[in-house]
Amino acid sequence: MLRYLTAGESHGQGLIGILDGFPAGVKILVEYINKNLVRRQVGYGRGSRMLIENDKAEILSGVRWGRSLGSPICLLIKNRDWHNWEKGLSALPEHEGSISSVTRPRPGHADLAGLIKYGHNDIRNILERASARETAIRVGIGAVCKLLLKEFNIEIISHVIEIGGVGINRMRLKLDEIHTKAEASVLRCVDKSIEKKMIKRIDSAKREGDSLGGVFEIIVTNPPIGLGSHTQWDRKINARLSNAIMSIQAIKGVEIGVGFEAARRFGSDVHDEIFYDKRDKRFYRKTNNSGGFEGGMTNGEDIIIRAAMKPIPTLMKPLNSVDAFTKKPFKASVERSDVCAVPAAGVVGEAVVAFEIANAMIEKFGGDSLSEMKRNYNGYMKYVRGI
Ligand code: EPS
Repeated sequence: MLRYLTAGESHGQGLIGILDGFPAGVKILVEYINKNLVRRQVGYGRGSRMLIENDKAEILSGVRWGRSLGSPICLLIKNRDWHNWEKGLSALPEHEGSISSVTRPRPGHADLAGLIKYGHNDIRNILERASARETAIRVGIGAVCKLLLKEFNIEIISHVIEIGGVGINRMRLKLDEIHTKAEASVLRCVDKSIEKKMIKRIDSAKREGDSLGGVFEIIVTNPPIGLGSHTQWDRKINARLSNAIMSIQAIKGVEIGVGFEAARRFGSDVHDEIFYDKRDKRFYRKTNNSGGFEGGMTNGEDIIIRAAMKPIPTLMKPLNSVDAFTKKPFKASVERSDVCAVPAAGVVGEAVVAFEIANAMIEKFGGDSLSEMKRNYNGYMKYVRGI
């Protein structure tokens, strides 16, 4: 079983991620991990924190001479902003009180529920960990998982399909076109004219001291048929992927395939008819409304998942709130925040999906070494083709 944990506060020394159960023999290049970290940092609508951070991962364990060892892989990303917070977030008791406490909960944040749940007297003890800064290390972990998936020709791409109600028309683009266009866009949007409209929308939200959410789509190409299982609720791969996506900060909804639209159509207009290609010796579908899953298993078609992100809750525009201790009403406002982080969230989505698919691949094909996995994978694919 593959599992991971992360640790770290937004303005603490750094972020740590431990990936356990990763097979031996996979080529791991820190440059590839860093490329993914950069992809998460860019994007129109980010705030000035992104000018401070220049995320780079260090591999502390689990990799020797460029190959995974089968032991836990530990990644570290240092926070450059830490230098401004050394006393404020220090582990040492003598630094207590060096910065004032935060007592005013921001609507939409973890502030109030976390403060009450953990019995703190400073909201900073909650907001530092609730921050979406944590997603940086998840992208690092996800990049390692992507390297395993690449060994099986499985690729994961993402693009932004809507920001603040401005959405693309669903064009029929080839996957590599989606990838190339998304990578070239400041909003990871494949349609240049829609991207312009989205930018305008973000600019006007910024002027108003407001924030915006949106929708991104993740596509996984070439997954083998039969990942996950119909036999038990917690083995259904579509459920595990939805859980992973919902665990990303600010995500409010997940759709698979045509998603909610399926509830509005006749069955004959939803279910993907089955065909057999004698030459390629494979079953295939002409449509992919199910988004690559049937019965909690992959059906061999590309996986298509969309996620809805709410607007960032840290607003320049004051919102009504109540001081957690004096109980006096006030208007919550801040000095620094992102206006829109949907493009970044798409890259985080790729990472959490990569982890789940890698885990399902290890479950199905064994996970001690890459060569063992490949033997089992090749044998299974031969069987699949020979039916
Ligand atoms: C975040 C608030 C902002 C974002 C941060 C997430 O940070 P700060 O409070 O330091 O201005 O920039 O995102 C990141 C640092 C990141 O790397 O994505 C929040 O409250 O969630």
